[in-house]
Amino acid sequence: MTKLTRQQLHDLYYYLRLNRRVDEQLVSLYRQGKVVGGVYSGLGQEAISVGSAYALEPQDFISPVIRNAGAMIIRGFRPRDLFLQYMGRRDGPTGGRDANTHFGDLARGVVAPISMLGETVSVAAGIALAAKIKKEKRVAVAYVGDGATSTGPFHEGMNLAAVQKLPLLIVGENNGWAYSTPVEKQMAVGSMAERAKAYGIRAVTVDGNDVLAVYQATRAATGRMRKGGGPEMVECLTMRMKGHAEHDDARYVPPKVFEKWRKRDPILLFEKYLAAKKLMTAQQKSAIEERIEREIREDVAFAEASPFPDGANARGGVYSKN
Ligand SMILES: Cc1ncc(C[n+]2csc(CCOP(=O)(O)OP(=O)(O)O)c2C)c(N)n1
Ligand SMILES: [Mg+2]
Repeated sequence: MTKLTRQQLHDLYYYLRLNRRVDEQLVSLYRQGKVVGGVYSGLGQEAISVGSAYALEPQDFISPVIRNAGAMIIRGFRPRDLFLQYMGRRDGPTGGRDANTHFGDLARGVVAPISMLGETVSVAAGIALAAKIKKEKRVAVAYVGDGATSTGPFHEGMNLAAVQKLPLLIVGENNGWAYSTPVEKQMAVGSMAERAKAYGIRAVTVDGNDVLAVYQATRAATGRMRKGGGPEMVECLTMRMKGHAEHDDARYVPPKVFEKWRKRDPILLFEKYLAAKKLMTAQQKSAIEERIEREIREDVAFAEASPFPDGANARGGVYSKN
């Protein structure tokens, strides 16, 4: 187990809450009609993005999906990047050319989220293969949902990684649903971990709402991988606390399920832990909250002041100059 300092625990708390606030703010902007396209929330799943990304090293790569804004923020993106991008503004990461989460930065080790489900595994397996060939102590992390594990690219990537013993970590987000399809209609085996084991990939299942459990499992797996141990999966059990996106009211989810998971909110659980162990004072907590509110306020103002892109430049940035 990696021992975390008080400061690191406070960092984790900051990122969890910042992730939540960014989500809430995006919903607010969406309801004001300021968002171009849909809003995909990671509500209730913040501990997975935060716990896993915080456990990585600067040279590592992540291939996130729609609910991993928290991981992208830990890799250096700021809330303003998300606000600008979702509002299609000129100063956003893609200059207003795309909506929602399709942006990345290889310098920060972030592959732009890929919409075609399961491709994160194949792409991250490719990054891991390059790292192995170049003998770089880099690991690649693929985020993948329960639904995405039924696609071809998931299986191809898993198999390649297992056979080649690649430094690929698959962070499985088992949130019980893929759109309106419950997980028991998604796979006949009991878990994502079982699917991984069928390829010869070591896999553990952890409480995805416990940020420390996700952090420790990621740290342990990546530690082994840096020594040549081959790919691993950390399956994180959680619940998607909203519909697929803001347009979906999730009426197909039994209310009891939401009630059960609301009591297991990842921020609430971590607050309880920090309080019980006396690891954060009330003043430290409010200082973090104030910092987040200030950052959100400033970044929303910045994004709202940014113009829409100039139509004359619409055809720019399509082809690589290399
Ligand atoms: C290959 C492919 N098929 C279908 C879709 C449409 N689609 C987008 S998200 C989604 C559900 C994804 O479920 P899951 O992988 O469990 O992730 P979650 O939304 O629960 O985080 C579907 C069916 C897609 N993007 N790509
Ligand atoms: Mg799912």
